[in-house]
Amino acid sequence: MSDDRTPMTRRAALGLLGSAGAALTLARTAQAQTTVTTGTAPIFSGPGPLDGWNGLGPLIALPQKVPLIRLVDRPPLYETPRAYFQCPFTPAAAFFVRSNLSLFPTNIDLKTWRLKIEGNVGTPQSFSLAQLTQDFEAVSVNAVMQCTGNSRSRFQPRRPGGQWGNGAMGCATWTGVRLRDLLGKAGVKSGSVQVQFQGLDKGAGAPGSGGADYKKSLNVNDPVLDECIVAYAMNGQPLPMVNGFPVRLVVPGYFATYWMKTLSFIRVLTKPDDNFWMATAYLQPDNLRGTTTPQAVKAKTVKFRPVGSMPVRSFIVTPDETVKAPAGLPLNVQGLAMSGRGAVTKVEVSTDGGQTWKAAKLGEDHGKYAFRPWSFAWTPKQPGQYTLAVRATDASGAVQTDRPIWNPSGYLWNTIERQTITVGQAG
Ligand SMILES: Nc1nc2c(c(=O)[nH]1)N[C@H]1C(S)=C(S)[C@@H](COP(=O)(O)O)O[C@H]1N2
Ligand SMILES: [Mo]
Repeated sequence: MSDDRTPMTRRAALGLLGSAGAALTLARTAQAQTTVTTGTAPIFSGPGPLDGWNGLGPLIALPQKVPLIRLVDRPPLYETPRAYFQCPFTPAAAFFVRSNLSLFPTNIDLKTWRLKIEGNVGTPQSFSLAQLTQDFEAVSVNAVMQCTGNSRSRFQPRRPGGQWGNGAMGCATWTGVRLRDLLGKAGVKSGSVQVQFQGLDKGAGAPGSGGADYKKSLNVNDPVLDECIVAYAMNGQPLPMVNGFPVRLVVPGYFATYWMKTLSFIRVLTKPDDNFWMATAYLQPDNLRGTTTPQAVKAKTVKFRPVGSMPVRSFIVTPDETVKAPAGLPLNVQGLAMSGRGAVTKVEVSTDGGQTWKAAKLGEDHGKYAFRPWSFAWTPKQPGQYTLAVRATDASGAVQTDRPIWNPSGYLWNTIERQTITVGQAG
């Protein structure tokens, strides 16, 4: 799978770091803490910014983007730094970047660019951007887009592929045209089973193979089709080139693999799509959590299905491990929660590593597909090390647990997040 193509880059980079690289890997794996103490009160705790919230890499700015954490250059995997999640909407310039193929457009001529609807339809269509913006009602949705492999670096045993921390996600207000309105204009004929989406990117692979083009399909009877938007704006502005200019598909609640960038072909199919990106890549074990074991995979007893909606997750954004927190001073614990399976209904925080839980305060509701901000007012009384944890519940009744997830591709991670901090003596 292309998602699994690039493990060597990071390993090579760690190799260059020699023993420092090895130590770093260890620290990330075991979430090891080094604590320097004076008397009884710890005053500094490591390993600093490498505690694994984000993936590892240099900060590099692509055109139209702020510096992001570059995990892999080609195909590009750029992760959003943690600090941007202090806000429930992610700036377009800070949104993560991921493409499965290496040859993607760096410019588009809107005089000739068209969005085509073809296949099993009454009247094939070809829309210019002007037609999309002028001839159809504009609608907006606030929705989180998250890579299926977000947080893959937590998997044990590790899975190859981009070693994402938590930053392969973001939330935006997406504005565009209802997919249903466009399909209605074309007229979907009977006998249709799926709708296929394709952008303009290409790979160097053999024609017709997964290495040549990226295509994804949704079932015609999937209710998510009614929620889909062909978006030409992100937070009120045109999409950055690397995030899909001029239009991308928005599939609220679903993983980003379906959110086709530079969407240029919508094809109504009479047979299920069996291209590589549907039949081989982006499959999860056929259960809601998408979890199995290496043994079961080896024994070939696991049934797989295409990934779909995103499970409930929550994240501690502040404080991080670098906080200087004196005992007796209020420390507001803040973060975000999300679910693709119903609104977030509850967020709970633990300050004792997950033994006891208290309700956090939910922030403004921007809609069930958006990030839900939360905060938890807490005053640590005693100096020492504290492990904060957060868990969310969604309207489907699902609640995050500590049980890890495992599947061959490193998808659907959603176990409880933790943050260890050090509280010092106030005087
Ligand atoms: N055209 C196109 N669209 C695509 C992809 C791609 O490779 N090509 N990758 C998908 C995947 S796997 C992800 S995670 C998101 C990444 O979108 P972003 O780069 O805007 O963050 O785009 C999705 N849409
Ligand atoms: Mo992805």
